[in-house]
Amino acid sequence: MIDLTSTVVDILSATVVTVQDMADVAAPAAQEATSAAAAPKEEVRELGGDFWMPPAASTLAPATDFAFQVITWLSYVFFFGITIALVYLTVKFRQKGTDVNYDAGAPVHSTPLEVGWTVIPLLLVIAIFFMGFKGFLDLSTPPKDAYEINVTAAQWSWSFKYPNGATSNDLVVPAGQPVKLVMRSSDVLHSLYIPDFRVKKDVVPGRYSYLWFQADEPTGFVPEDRSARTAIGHHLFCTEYCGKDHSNMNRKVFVLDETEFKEWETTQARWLDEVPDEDLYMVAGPKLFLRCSNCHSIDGTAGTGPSWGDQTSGSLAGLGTLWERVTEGTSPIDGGTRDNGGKKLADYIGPGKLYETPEDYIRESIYNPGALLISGYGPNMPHFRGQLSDRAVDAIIGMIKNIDQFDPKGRYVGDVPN
Ligand code: HEC
Ligand SMILES: [Cu+2]
Repeated sequence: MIDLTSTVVDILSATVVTVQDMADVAAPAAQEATSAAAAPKEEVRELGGDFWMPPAASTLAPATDFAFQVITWLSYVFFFGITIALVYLTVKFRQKGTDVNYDAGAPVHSTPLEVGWTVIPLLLVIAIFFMGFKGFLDLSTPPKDAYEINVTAAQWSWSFKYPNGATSNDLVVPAGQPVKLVMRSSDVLHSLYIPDFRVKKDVVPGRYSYLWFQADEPTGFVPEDRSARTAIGHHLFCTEYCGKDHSNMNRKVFVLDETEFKEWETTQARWLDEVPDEDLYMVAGPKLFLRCSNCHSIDGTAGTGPSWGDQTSGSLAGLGTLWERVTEGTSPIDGGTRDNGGKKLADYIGPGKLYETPEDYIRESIYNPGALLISGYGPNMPHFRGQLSDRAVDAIIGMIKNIDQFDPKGRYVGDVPN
């Protein structure tokens, strides 16, 4: 049974591939245009794509696009064929005058016609089925030697973890090599979608799901310049409505050639250790803040989470910066797993209390955010245990203490470190 299925799949896919090769031959100009656009990093990169489809940037994309084209063109042929025949026959055989002869000897049955319009569509839909089935099998079978990246989806962020311990919020992958994503969710249902690669898979709480692809064309990489991020790289979306800040889960996929990727991966895993202690919060703070900036502002605007600056609205208005609110203990507390009835942070921070020092409180806010909730804010922060080292937390605390040395985008604007 299995053998028979796979034989049929092979035969049909061989046909599909042949037709596809013919289509490829017809489009060399388009391909040339794509590779010529491997422009310097600063320029907007033309990735191609057309009215119907975004650029095809993975090895899986041609098969998907081919199936899409086949079905689209079949639909055109049938739509116009049937409509034209319908209009023609309606006009030709319309009732002329009032004198109707119901028994004009018109044919009531034609076996070749009926067999034809049954068998031809049947063959077409069987072919479409196998095209889809073959594509589905390819999509759901990651190659054994694939490069594995762990993905955690959370309300409302992606976290990508690489085999050497590096982590990132945008997905960075090696070119010309199959990549397998091992995905899990830390809260609700999410779904990872990379349109240019034609891959999409649900990320379900309590279970692992896989997705794989191979992208051959490098895109280049711009990690910090937010405006250039829009021009370079492929879009990555959460395509399952997962709550109010669902749209914050829009990210980028950067494809790097092999040496560039190795370099990126190594520095990404080690960069924090290489920052000198005395520059720690100035250099590392802004980079780490990118993981918090979806929910925390610096300029006082209330977001999903409290601002690290002097918040201008809500339950924290007028209480000063995060560091002032914490050291003075003025933030109102409402709930959380370690809430014991205290009304303000002052009831929890201090010698002999839940947290000895303000630093302890901030550290726990990062590793175990649900412990105490600030009034007006829900348990909406993902925990960063296993993702941020002690040194990273030190850098963040340093940044929070010196928040006036950072601009609203999180860039260091104090005295430039040596
Ligand atoms: C998805 C949104 C989200 C992200 C991302 C996020 N937080 Fe939060 N954060 C919250 C919310 C909501 C609260 C308030 C409720 C609570 O304490 O859990 C909060 C509270 C905090 C607090 C306590 C604030 C106070 O006023 O006492 C700190 C400190 C904090 N976050 C640090 C961080 C750091 C550091 C990062 C990045 C590494 C981060 N957060 C990323 C949503 C987020
Ligand atoms: Cu989501």
